Amino acid sequence: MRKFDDVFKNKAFLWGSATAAYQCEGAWDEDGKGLGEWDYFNHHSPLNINQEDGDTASDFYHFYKKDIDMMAEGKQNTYRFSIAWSRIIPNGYGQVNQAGIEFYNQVIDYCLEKDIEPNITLFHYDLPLEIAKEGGWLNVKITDYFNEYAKICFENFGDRVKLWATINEPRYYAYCTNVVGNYPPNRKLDFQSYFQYQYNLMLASAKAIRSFREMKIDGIIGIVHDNGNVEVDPATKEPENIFEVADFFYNRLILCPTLLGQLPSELDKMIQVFGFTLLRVENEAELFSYGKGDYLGLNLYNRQYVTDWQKGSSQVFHNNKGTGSNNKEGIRVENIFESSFDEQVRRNKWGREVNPRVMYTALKEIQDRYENPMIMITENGHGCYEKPDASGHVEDDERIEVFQQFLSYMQDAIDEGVNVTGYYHWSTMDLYSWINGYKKRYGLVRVDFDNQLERIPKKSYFWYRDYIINHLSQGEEKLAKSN
Ligand code: BGP
Repeated sequence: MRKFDDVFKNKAFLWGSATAAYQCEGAWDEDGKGLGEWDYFNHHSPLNINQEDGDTASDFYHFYKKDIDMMAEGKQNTYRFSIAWSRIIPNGYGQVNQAGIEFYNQVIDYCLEKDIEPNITLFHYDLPLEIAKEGGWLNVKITDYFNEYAKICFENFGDRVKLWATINEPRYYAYCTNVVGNYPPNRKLDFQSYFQYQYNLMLASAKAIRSFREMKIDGIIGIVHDNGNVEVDPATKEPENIFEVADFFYNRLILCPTLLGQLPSELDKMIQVFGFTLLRVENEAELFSYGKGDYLGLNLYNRQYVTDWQKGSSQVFHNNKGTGSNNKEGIRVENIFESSFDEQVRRNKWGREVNPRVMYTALKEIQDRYENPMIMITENGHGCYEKPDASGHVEDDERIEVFQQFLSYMQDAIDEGVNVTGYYHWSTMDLYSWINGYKKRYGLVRVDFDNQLERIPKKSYFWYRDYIINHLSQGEEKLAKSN
């Protein structure tokens, strides 16, 4: 039987890459899989602006061996992926689909054969459709359905999988589904649901973590948060107040439960400030106390740069199409705060800051404020448009440049004692981007979507391979000394 203790005995540091089920698996209706909310949305909604879907995606369902082979050849020693809930339980609760369990068994076993540590996320945005019809994450019953689903995964995969995360980016997911309105069920500027989603998602996570402990699964479990490290524009008139409200808006409903096992101490005050009703469970203090994770997964892309509310009603600034926008990205919450625009910082085609320094500041902030927890960078990467040369190869120098800077800032934080134990580049290969379809690319490996999904490693894939070889050998020397 595999043991968690052996994971870090054998690996000085986890170096890998990440994907999510809906974005890469395809096989949307194969072998008994149920429908997901994203299948329905992409097939039927006029709000699917790119007219793409994940029906085939990168077809990881059939290409998984090839993809795992490439990870191993690229010297990666870990792989973060998510499980499609509706592949395991087609309706979200009730009947289990054995073929779904078999698929993930094969993926896990093949990872292990290649000495790649599997790191599983149980929920990465793809809610089973039947559950969405029952009100999705606004319905507190979902927290029990999620717990039942988690238990099935622990029972079936817990003997081999030692690294777990309950939910991917509960905060950003709640934001896109209820405030931006670009993810199903497409509510816009609905702050009430935004906060209720976060509460229910964290409750679901706490219940699953409690089951993990009760079942005595040998391994570690945490949650994955979208970074959102808050920085206040120096021109702000009330910087402390703005920091507090923005930090609550972006981070605290996730970080306090997962790192401290409790809701934020300022919750009641913030309910007054933002003016929402939160439907709370009676024994919440006890339930949330179970939700403390063993580590924090951080998806590190950018920060939240904020200032005082200027004027005007609540509004989202979100650039869904990558056409080179120079507008700010973010939000205005009437009477409370709003996002600011930093002229000094470079931006990508989606108007999003490309600001590798935030890797360091985010890690340091968590170290200082939350008892120096174990952290894994569960996503970090650079999305852009790409053109292959005649042979299909992509020279993604821009990605390499940003990648290198992010890693160097991560190393600075580690040197100052931040307890980072792993890094996952987003993404392993090209895949479906939720709002940008197949045009915005993140992969280390190019997928030729027009030509039988052929896999062609990019320049960054080789760059990362060499980086890992270099750093693992340094790490292993240290490990050998300490063992
Ligand atoms: C994160 C998600 C990923 C991935 C990434 C890039 O928030 O966890 O699933 O999609 O962002 O985002 P996008 O594809 O929208 O650019």
